[in-house]
Amino acid sequence: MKPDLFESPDYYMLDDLLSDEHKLVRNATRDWVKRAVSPIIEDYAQKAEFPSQIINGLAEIGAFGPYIPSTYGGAGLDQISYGLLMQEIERGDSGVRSTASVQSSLVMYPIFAYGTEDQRKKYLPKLASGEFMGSFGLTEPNHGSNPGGMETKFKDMGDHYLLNGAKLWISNAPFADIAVVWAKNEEGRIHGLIVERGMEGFSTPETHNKWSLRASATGELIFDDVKVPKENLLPGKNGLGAPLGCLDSARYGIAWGAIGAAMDCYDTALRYAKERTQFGKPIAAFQLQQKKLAEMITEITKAQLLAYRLGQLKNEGKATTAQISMAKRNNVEMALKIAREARQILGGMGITGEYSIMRHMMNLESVVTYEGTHDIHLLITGADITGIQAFK
Ligand code: TGC
Ligand code: FAD
Repeated sequence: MKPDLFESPDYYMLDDLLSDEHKLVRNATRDWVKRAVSPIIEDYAQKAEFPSQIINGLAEIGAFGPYIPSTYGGAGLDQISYGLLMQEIERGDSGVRSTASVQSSLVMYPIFAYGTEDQRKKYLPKLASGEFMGSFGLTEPNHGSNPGGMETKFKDMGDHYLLNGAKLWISNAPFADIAVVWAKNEEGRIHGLIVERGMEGFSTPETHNKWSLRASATGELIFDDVKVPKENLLPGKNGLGAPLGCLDSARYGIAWGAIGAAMDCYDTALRYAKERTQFGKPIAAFQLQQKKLAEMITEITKAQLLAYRLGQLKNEGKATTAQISMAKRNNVEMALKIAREARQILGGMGITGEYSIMRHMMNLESVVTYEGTHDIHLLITGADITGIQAFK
């Protein structure tokens, strides 16, 4: 892969809106990605392997629990710093951002928000330092967009719960030490349970043959009469709103992350267009290529403004689920379109692993599907503005 020459586009001088802390977090993450992710990521994506050596680095830059209070090992940062971290990590690779998103928003967040003080003390510092890695089990073979129909269930056996069922498409599952699993009790009410690797009847087979997010490990969570201690139930919230509440936080991070992937594709295509000569001129001199590049920077700038304003609303505790859906949907689609256009600017070279664009493009095909598909987010906006749900 070519050396990482990334220069961040900032057409509307958004840097002026960032605090010193935001810039510090953003620059430290950018430097780390250049040093630790860019040189190795293509190889790991090609061999479909998660680069586990980056776990310590992710912990050191504060990517595990950026907004979790420092009392529990988190970085205690605000939501804009969290967004910038996700942007810079996904600039390197969406799969690496997935690992950080799942750990922070889908494992640490529910333990922090719905867990007991004992659960917080037991798990959060280890998750923040990367000593423990986590996964989040919501999706099932028969229930993806419709998690409320889940079949995984647990029974109260007096001194423990007995868990049965299966989860599919679970990021980090093959290597995670713990899983936050959503299952129904005997009354059909959804609860979160912390399941630990090594519990009898719990297995995590890896999902192979992915053309997307190849540097992220994906797998199943299978529960065959797993005895879960009663103290592993998250008591603070139940019902479908509990897992969906975690998704709000992860979807917000993705709205920023997608900008990172788009910026990398744009920056690569711009540099290539200025260097590559055809018909005696750099291809950047042709109007058709300028149209592509001009539209890219316009869309990136709009996405940056959307994410920044959403970050302000999040910091004030005012961001709604529907506002988050709009940003996730818009920014991921924007990134996917830019990746496809950028790939064309590189001609044949665009399909090789010499450049990051094709990897971003294939990764974004997962990002547009997970954490709520493109269609589901449109329906969330539709329901919000009309007051009428069109899901069912
Ligand atoms: P619905 O009747 O609308 O809602 C059920 C209850 O949940 C509440 N609620 C929320 N609460 C908090 N946050 C949210 N985002 C919420 N959305 C809904 C709602 O108020 C209601 O509460 P209550 O008290 O009235 O019971 O539920 P529905 O069954 O009609 O479904 C709605 C729908 C389709 C929007 C929802 O199910 C959905 O979002 N589906 C998409 C599923 C999804 O996003 N799965 C993601 C799995 S995790 C993942 O992909 C990780 S990828 C790895 C990575 O991040 O990198
Ligand atoms: P389906 O729900 O079967 O949808 C198929 C198609 O039908 C989609 O186009 C969808 O938009 C459309 N559709 C569905 N319902 C409607 C409707 N009401 N109206 C109109 N169209 C509709 N899940 C986890 O729990 N944890 C994870 O860590 C995790 N990681 C993932 C990692 C990867 C790489 C991938 C690909 C997925 C991951 N997921 C995870 C699962 C992900 O959240 C689901 O794939 C996603 O929610 C969609 O579910 P599905 O794949 O079953 O598609």
